Amino acid sequence: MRTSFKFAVAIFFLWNLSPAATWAGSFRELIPQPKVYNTAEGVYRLHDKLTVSINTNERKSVGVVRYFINMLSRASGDQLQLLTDDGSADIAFEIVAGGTVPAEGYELAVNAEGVMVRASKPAGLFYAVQTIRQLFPPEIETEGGLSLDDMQLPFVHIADSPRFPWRGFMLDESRHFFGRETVLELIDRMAFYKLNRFHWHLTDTDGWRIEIEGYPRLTSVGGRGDRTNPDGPAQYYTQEDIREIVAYAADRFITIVPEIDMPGHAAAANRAYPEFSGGGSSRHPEFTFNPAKPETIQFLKDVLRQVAELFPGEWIHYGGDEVHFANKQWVDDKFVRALMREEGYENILQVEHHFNRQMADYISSLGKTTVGWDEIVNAGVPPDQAVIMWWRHDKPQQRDKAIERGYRVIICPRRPYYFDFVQHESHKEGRRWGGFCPLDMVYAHPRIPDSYSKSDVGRIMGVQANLWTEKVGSPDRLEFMSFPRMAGLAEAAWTMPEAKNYDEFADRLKQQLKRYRLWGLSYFNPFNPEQTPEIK
Ligand code: TNX
Repeated sequence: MRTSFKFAVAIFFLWNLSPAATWAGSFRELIPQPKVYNTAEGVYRLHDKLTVSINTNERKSVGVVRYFINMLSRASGDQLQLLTDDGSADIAFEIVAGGTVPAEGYELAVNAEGVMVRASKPAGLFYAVQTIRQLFPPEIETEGGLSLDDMQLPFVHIADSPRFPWRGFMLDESRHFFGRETVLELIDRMAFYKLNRFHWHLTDTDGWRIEIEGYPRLTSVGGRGDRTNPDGPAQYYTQEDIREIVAYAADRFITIVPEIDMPGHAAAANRAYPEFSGGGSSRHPEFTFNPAKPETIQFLKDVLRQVAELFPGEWIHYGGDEVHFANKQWVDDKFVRALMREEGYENILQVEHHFNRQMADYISSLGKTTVGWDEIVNAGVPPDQAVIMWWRHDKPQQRDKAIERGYRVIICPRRPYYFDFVQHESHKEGRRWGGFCPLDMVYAHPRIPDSYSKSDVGRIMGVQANLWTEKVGSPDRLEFMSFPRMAGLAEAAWTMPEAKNYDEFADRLKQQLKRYRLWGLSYFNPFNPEQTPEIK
């Protein structure tokens, strides 16, 4: 059937819509809630003569349709064929000329004639596939658990696109290392929720987790141990591992944002190469890189250059947080003193800012955009070079200052977006700070000040949750802390405020827990906390 006719049928169903027209099927678990979402009475059943088409040979789009077909094949045990044709298939994917559908958006129509998906970019096709996935019964998640005949889709017409272009999740693999399999699985869960930025915190005090050519001790020495067992074996990603994980994420429209934290949180690197250290304190030994020593600067540039090559995305995160924790030894360092004399600096905060600017310039020269924690707002980095992650919820002025100065900002305040904070009153393991981070707060954010102008609001790129892992030492606990809060984050990141409703979200999530169980996820059940005791 021709595309236009299929959509005409969809419109016809809209007319027939009665408010009570709900299909009691699995679609009621859909998260995040789409922008325009209409249902009609009836279901479309897949069958063993099913045809699937795509109207282009472009690699990414064809990749999405293959991903879709693999999903059906895996669940049903049937091998399906992909057609390239003009849209006469039962399930027709279509890339349409730009303009009609927003960049990451899609239109989806399911009716008696079949399924029709339209997008202007492959990412939109992919998000449509995630929506279809959630419209199928949960057994779609299992191997051989659902025959094609049992794959039913409710009649719907959806027009959807995200609220924010940055929908992020951060994992700290320095404090504890989880490894390839856990990360790939996490990327799959993110894709399910239409998240698109995986921020990978790869270096910190407890371990350096990324292989860098020319500096083997970074991983053989700096990679040793973790927060639980500082004397454990080295754990890290080789460059080959990184390339594999980057490609896996890219196939799911997730850009990886690597973080090499500097000039603080550098102790693991300094264990490997003490000559790069700028000292620390008794509480945080060898916490900093030397911000003025030529060899240290050269080393950091070497690292950043390799990182830029390994990660094709636009962004490199260079940390910049909490330097004041332990940088007092800079005062007596001969390289720092020489820099201060030369530049006429009066204090080490100016030295820190000098370092921030120098590294952001270097990252720009590599063709990338810097991301930094909100401490760098005062450093004087040109606003077109850097994106700010606002994390100090007790310092909203850092967010406002970033906006005022023209930076793009990602909203990830400790409360409610630090998933190392507990999520329920009864939980003991994990952080609190005048409260904690329950699901409903994750859902309700971000709160954008009324005083912001339209262009201010336009510089808010999105939201992100951060899973720090000082107190997360196993994949099971990682899951417990991340789910279902990732579902709340997804709706906060994707759904327009006027389409959000917590009670209704909670109903959908209750349905979705069935899928969590099929995945074997160690989630927390906020609707019945006793059922899922805290995983420590
Ligand atoms: C603050 S967030 C940190 C991290 C810790 C986290 C624990 C940030 C930029 N720095 O180093 O892991 O708190 O919640």
